[in-house]
Amino acid sequence: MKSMYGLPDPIPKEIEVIDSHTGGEPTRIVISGWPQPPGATMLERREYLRRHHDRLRAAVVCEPRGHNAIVGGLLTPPIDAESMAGIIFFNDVGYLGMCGHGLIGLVETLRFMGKISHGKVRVDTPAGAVSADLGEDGKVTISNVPSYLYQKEISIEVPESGKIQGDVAYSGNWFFLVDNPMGELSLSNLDFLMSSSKAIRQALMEAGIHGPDNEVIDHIEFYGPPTIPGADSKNFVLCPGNAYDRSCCGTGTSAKMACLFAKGKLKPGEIWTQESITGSIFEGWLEQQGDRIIPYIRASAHVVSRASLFFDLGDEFCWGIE
Ligand code: PYC
Repeated sequence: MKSMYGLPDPIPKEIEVIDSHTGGEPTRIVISGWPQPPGATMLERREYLRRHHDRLRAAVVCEPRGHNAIVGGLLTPPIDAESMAGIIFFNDVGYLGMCGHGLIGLVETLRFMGKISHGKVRVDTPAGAVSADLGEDGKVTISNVPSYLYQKEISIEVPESGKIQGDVAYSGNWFFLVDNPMGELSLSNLDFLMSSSKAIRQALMEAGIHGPDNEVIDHIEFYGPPTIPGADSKNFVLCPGNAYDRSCCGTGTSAKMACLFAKGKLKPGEIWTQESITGSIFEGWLEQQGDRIIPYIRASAHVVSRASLFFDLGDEFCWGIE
């Protein structure tokens, strides 16, 4: 498909989406109107979107049609014969490898559309194939990509906070996980949590700390004691842009379990109950795969709207406010 200035040709006039939330975190699945990106792999398709359709990404998730906490997902045909579909997740600033809450939202969206009923579904993502199981009780269990602790207890100097120690882990996205972030993990402390986590992300970049192939560590996770009885921990996750995850973050909970496993603090099959900053819960457990883990996350999602997004070339904010 030929493209002009980050837009397909012809430019879509209308895109249909279904919105859901998983533990409070919104997902907007594009179900029609966005031309399919070519590519033999999900990574090639994601790169095509980045180069040729990026203004559509912003138009779909950013204001005035959305806001910076929305994670969008473009459904594509599968790559692998065993998969039902492909999905490319994106947000207010770019594209994700995987998205746990988004995959749970996708499964509920496919159920809402009548495309699946209970049972297993396999989906291709840029981070690899993942699967999900929709239970009779409506809860979705996803199994994420192989995840691991990459660097343990590294220290960085952060302006205004001083020396901060954390772990770098991969779980479909790159995370820096910090215990005890010097402030209460609550919504009433959100300004501090946002500013201190953004300062840490900036400090990691300036210190040249990244993944093994220069990947940016764009998710920062704080964790501390839970407030809900029965939970193991409460977290706060800064997403790549200027938003925090309202849910426990599926890849964030996976990264946390990868660190616990590597430190001998969580064994295969043991349940990890994660509380989010908004008080929602994800249940997790892991399977060992060599020195990595396959994380499992269980939660439910709810469809909240089905909408048509319109694109009027005379509208000065047609392509979103980034
Ligand atoms: O649930 O993995 C997740 C996620 C990533 C960014 C926002 N949510």
